[in-house]
Amino acid sequence: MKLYGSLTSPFVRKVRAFAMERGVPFEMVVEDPWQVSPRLIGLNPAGKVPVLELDDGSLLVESLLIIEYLDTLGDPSGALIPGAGKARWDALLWHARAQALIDAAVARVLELRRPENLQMPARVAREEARFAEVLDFIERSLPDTPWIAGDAISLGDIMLGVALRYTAFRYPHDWEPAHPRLAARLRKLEARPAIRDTEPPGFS
Ligand SMILES: N[C@@H](CCC(=O)N[C@@H](CS)C(=O)NCC(=O)O)C(=O)O
Repeated sequence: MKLYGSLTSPFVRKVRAFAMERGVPFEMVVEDPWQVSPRLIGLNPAGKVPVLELDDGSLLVESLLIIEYLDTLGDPSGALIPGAGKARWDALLWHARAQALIDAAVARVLELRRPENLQMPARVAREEARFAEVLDFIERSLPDTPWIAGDAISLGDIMLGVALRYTAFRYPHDWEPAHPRLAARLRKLEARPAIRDTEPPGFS
């Protein structure tokens, strides 16, 4: 199984971290989506990564779909998306909340990469405000359970780790003092190989 993507993409990292946590082996193939190539278009006509190529040559796109597929591999008792009940919806809901942080941080950084005379400060401010609202909401909503969806680690935890480490990478700012519960969760997540060993090259 081959995973195509860049080592700085949070969408790719969520798949890499998930596969590592789930114990599913894969071969990483670096593919830069910002240098559109015939290979990338052949993998995904939308020109986006991640793309998962299965051993039979079939291709999966969209990070959450790839994650759902990976979760079906291996021992069902180790599933990171619980099969049913509140834990399932909690795992997926926290995926969505963490994804909202990533989306705001990505939109902000893309705006800031435009030539300075074309940037819209209002857009940057809107994404920063969105990020802050979601972060505050997450801090208030964190459950007291050991992991986000109960007693076992799940997709929701992996996603929080990926989103907050992406924040450190592309939107570094001092959010931790005002969000101590979330900061404590992040320390716990950073200790796991799935988060620790998927940092962008040269960043830690
Ligand atoms: N909804 C997609 C988003 C994937 C995505 O936007 N990937 C970025 C990498 S960070 C990309 O390939 N961007 C290239 C582009 O937008 O042209 C997913 O969850 O997989």
